[in-house]
Amino acid sequence: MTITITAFERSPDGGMGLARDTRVRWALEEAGLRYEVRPVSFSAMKQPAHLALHPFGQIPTYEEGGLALFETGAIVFHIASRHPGLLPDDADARARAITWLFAALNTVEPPILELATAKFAEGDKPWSKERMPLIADRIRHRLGQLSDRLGDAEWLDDAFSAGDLMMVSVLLRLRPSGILNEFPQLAAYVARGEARPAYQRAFADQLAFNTAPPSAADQG
Ligand code: GTB
Repeated sequence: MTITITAFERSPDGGMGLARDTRVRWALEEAGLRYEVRPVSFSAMKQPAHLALHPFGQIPTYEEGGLALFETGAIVFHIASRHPGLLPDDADARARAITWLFAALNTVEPPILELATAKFAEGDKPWSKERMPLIADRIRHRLGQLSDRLGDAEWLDDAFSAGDLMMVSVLLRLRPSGILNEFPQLAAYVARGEARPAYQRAFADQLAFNTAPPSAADQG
């Protein structure tokens, strides 16, 4: 069955891999699945056809036969549940991997997103200069806790899992801020994730997608 995901027609990061289709591409590559990508413009995202797939008018979405999903956590979990490679067979280890998937999205990502919002959406507010260091310290607090738990281990719970895929994806968003490098064990953990062949393929594909010259059809 053909799998189709949506992605920004042109990601604002120019293909640095920070848009959330990258984590879905990565999961699909880890699972060895072929997929197609449908580009969506910012305006098309808010039109009824896309809103039928994604009630919040965002990317990525995931379609497979009659199934349509949104939310990267749900999409990665769906892929991991149905294909080998992203969740352990042992029931307890599987539950722990899912716990890390949730931890990445619910506990580690929120302050990281707050930093992006403070920078890009609130940067011109008079209180922004005072707020930024507070957010950065909240991120440092979480990263310190995560780094303590990871220690010198390769992955969060023995073998690489969907939990690591999501945690690495979330942490990658921090790289431009420089905060990640304050935590060498986490920086090395992220580098291990990026070195995986499946991540390399996902990154290369999204880069090619975001830097391809516009087709004749796009140029009208
Ligand atoms: N919780 C949802 C999920 O995990 O799927 C969040 C989805 C989401 O935030 N999608 C963003 C979107 O569609 C793209 S990824 N935004 C358009 C809109 O809301 O109108 C967020 C993102 C965008 C750009 C960069 N970048 O350029 O660095 C990084 C991350």
